[in-house]
Amino acid sequence: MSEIEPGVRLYRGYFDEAAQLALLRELERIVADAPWFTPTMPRSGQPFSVRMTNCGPLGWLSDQARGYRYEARHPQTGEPWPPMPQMLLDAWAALAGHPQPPQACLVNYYGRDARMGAHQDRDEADFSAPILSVSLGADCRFRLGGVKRSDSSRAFVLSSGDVLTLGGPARLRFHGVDRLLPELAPKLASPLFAEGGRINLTLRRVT
Ligand code: MD3
Ligand code: FE
Repeated sequence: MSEIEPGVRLYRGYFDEAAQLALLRELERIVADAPWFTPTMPRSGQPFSVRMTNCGPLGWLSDQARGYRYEARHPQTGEPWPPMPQMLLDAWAALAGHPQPPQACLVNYYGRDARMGAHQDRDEADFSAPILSVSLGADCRFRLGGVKRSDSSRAFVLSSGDVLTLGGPARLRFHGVDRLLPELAPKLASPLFAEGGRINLTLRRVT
């Protein structure tokens, strides 16, 4: 583990290749029950370039009419989100240093040209718990700024199997994904990567 910034811990290769494949099998089931959807921005209705789904009791979503929020059901199927895989609950228990289990796991899929602009994660009622992020598939250039949008930022590469925890002074820092580095994509046999790309999981406490 290395603390790359106060409150930001990077566990490179936390999930080995066998564990990544096991996690992908779980995600294939999750996506079969809770298909990818494309969130849209509040007010503008502009679609995200990232596709999303969720597992766990609550899921993050956004649409033009009602904006960013957590809901217990999939916006298209109306079904509850599938349960969170035990491997993710175990990673949270081992690394998050928080007594309660995660309530939401947002699953982001990045195609080759997808990105995520700088933002803060502030749709949760409680910022005392950390966020735990797992990367799978292609490498990406991840950017971490400060607590103000105008603060300077640093870029890091995130690779398949890496886990990040973001807590304490880092919880409200701006962050985003500049771009994928698809030339560095590992060969992970899964239909989820039929067109390459990257998956990121973020585990959170919400309430
Ligand atoms: C730093 N996802 O879903 S994960 C998101 O790779 C999100 O898909 C990105 O930002 C992705 O909201 C980044 C790493 C991450 C997550 C939360 C953070 C970094 C963070 C919260 C505060 C500071
Ligand atoms: Fe975020």
